[in-house]
Amino acid sequence: MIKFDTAAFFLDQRLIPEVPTTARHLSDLRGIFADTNAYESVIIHDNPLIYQVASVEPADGDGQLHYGLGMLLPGRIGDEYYMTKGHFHAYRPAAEIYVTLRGEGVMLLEDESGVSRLSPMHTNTIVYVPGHTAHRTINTGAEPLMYLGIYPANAGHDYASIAATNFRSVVIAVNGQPTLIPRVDYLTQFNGTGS
Ligand code: PAN
Ligand code: ZN
Repeated sequence: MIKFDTAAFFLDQRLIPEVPTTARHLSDLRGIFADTNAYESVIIHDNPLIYQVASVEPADGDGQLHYGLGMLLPGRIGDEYYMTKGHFHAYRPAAEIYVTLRGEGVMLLEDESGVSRLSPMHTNTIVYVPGHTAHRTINTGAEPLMYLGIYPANAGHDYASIAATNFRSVVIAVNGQPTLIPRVDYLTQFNGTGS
């Protein structure tokens, strides 16, 4: 049992709930990992927790903010690291700030024209996710990746638009290093050859 350690995080006198509002297990992430054989070989006997989020929504309406404390566990499926589903904001102009509280990871960002980039996530660093940008959090370290995401109350989540391509790039471990490559290249050349 992995403890969702919220005790250290008090924000504006509101304790982030100890019970996460979202918990995603491997079975919730079918179709996300490129190496389907690796996925099936795990899911047949195990359904580990991959991440959970405790969201706080103090108020709705213009000018309001919501925020969520995320904990993404370390691990890999094939050559890929544990990661979130990823989404665009339903209200496309909505941006988001991610503050990494603990751990090591990368944020995969993809704009609406399909251009991808990585932004590093280290303890005490900030990633600015612009509007109109799909974002997926990836734990490349050995410890849980803890982060706070702060976003406009009207941002919403659009999972379907980016699920159509499941992001055009993958982040895989090559010689132990997180490496961004086009999904099509991974599927045709790299599948099963990373380390
Ligand atoms: C975050 C994400 C959280 C989980 O709070 O919702 O990291 O990722 P998925 O929503 O993609 O499963 C956020 O970006 N909110 O807008
Ligand atoms: Zn978001």
